[in-house]
Amino acid sequence: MVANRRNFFARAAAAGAGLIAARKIRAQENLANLPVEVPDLARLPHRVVDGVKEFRLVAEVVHSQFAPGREVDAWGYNGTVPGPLIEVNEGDRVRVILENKLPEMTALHWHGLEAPMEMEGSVGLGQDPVPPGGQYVYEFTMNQHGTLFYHSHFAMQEMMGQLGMLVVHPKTPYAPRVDRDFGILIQEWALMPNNNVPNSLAMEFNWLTFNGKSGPATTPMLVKQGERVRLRLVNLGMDHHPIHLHGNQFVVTGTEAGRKPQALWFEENTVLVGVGQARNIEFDAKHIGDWMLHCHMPHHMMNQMVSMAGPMAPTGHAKAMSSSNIGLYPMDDPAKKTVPGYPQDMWMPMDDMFDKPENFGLRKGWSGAMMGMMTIIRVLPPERYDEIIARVRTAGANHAH
Ligand SMILES: [Cu+2]
Repeated sequence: MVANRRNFFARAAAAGAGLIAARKIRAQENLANLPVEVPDLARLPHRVVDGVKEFRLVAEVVHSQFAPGREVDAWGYNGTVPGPLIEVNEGDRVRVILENKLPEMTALHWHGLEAPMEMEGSVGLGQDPVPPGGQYVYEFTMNQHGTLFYHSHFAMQEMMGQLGMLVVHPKTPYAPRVDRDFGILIQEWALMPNNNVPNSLAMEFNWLTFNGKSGPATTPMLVKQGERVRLRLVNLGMDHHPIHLHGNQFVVTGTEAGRKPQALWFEENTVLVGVGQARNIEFDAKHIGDWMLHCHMPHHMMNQMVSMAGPMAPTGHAKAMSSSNIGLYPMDDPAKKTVPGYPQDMWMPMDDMFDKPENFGLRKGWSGAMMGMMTIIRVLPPERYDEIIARVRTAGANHAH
């Protein structure tokens, strides 16, 4: 009897363990597919053809807006600049059909991907250029994982915006698990006044973007307090960008080549994302707040309306600045004008222009602080998070109708 009972409990325990193991595997599968969110951009849909995940990318001219009033005719993919997110799993067979709607040749380079030479997009060495109106079919098996990216390998086309993120989720999920996974593409632009076409030769940049938007037009990332958050940062431009997160420490957990061993993680709060690099960072969203995430290069924390017109520009500029000052103090005060270097700063809150639901409840005047390569990670108490997400959903539904 006792022996039977023992067997019964042993069997029950084994069955229970099996159930738990099965649940764990399912959970891990789900985790491996935790979708990456790309604020202000889209995910590229695919169809499965004979077991191959097939994507279509169209290289084309894209009319976009970095911020209200700053229009741009850039080059991107499938109607956006940068292009949409491609998201696949390690082990997947992937096909990408590139269609060239540009007026000149192009190709797609798969940055960091271990692919056959004729599939990784080096024009000349591995393939012929894809002529205007032409197509090229890229096909590879994903034998690695990480935050990769795709871009034209023609340098000037890169500076016109041709960049997109490629996330390959690992077969064995990363530990510890994250609750949220965001992707941000970093770009810089030279736009002359009254001209919407980026100057791809310029060495000086006056518009700095996260996912094709400059602050305060960047859409904040909404996070529930207690969630673990991953950010994937990718940089393609002429400068390295030290990306800083306010109010939180994070660890750098990966690069464009995949996961870093945990022994190499240490807490920091500014990560240098070099040209051609990806950095994954992770943090536990412990602290409630609207936390700024931005490049720390001072000139990358501004939207410069006119290139080369700094505070030392002699005439009219102080007046132009004073007209944008919201009356905190008189800027035209003659005494102030005797102070060397005056004026330096501008303060132009435009909250009303950005009253989208993701910005709901931000402190009055918030938009005055947001310029250039800046966005916000809003760590919200659970009820507040649910309230704002409901507003986002309602706005989305209204938008769809
Ligand atoms: Cu920067």
